[in-house]
Amino acid sequence: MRYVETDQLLQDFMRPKLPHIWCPGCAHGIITKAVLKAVRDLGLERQETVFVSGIGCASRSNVIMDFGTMHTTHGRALAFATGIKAARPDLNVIVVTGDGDAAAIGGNHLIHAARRNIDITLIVFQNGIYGMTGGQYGPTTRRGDITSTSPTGHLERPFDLASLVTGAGATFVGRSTAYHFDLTVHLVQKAIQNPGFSLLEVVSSCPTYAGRLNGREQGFDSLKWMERHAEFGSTATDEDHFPIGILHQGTAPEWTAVYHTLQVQAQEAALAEARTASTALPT
Ligand SMILES: Cc1ncc(C[n+]2csc(CCOP(=O)(O)OP(=O)(O)O)c2C)c(N)n1
Repeated sequence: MRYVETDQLLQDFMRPKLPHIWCPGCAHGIITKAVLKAVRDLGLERQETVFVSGIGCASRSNVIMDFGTMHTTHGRALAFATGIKAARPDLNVIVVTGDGDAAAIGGNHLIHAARRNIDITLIVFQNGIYGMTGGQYGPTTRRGDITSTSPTGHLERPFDLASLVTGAGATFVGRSTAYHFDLTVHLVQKAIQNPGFSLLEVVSSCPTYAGRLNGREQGFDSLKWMERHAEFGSTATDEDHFPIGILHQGTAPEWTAVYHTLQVQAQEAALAEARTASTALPT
């Protein structure tokens, strides 16, 4: 059943001649499928939906999607997405990227996009590592994890992306994992439907680097790890468990709507000024 569905999604929404770059067992493909399923089930049209990404393995997910896509520079996906949304507020703008791209080099864009509450959906494929460049630790690497740059175990605490973005002003924040496929589809839909800045963090895997070094060599091992460590509806986050589900919802003025109102007011004021000036002209 799931294979039939994948075939259909491939036919409907993927560029068939472009190969993906992911290693065997990488969960980025599962998340990509969940995103496409969510978009199809919501009935979003190709012409009204744009996928933007940065650089990294996760950021290659839109390269194989048959939509309007933009594969941009490292950490700048949200900056490009902001430009697209400002110019064309009618489009659904969805950013698909990795935790390194979003929270390390792109961290500043992340907090300010959330602060503006611009109507962009950000989906972070969170594998806790820089997969593309050889498995270095990043801001979301868990304490104690072995990576190619922390061979004796990572010293630092990870960023809690969800709390960071909630604090910065996002109006929808959720978390899921590649193991929880149906929840991921559901939360992608909720994130897209929220009329403001939305973050969905989806825990992914990197069997080739993080997995191999931390006793989760097969893709399946990482999925079992997600099953054990994720807690639906829980509010507590400790070093061993993390909550999944909707973590925050709020309301705030949306940036493009506020900007549009200002534009209309400015145009009306300019027109009124021109009229006054023309009636003041000597006949
Ligand atoms: C300006 C710049 N700095 C560094 C790099 C190298 N680089 C490419 S991808 C990447 C990390 C990507 O990690 P993440 O976003 O977590 O994605 P993953 O590959 O793990 O899916 C880095 C550091 C780059 N391409 N450009």
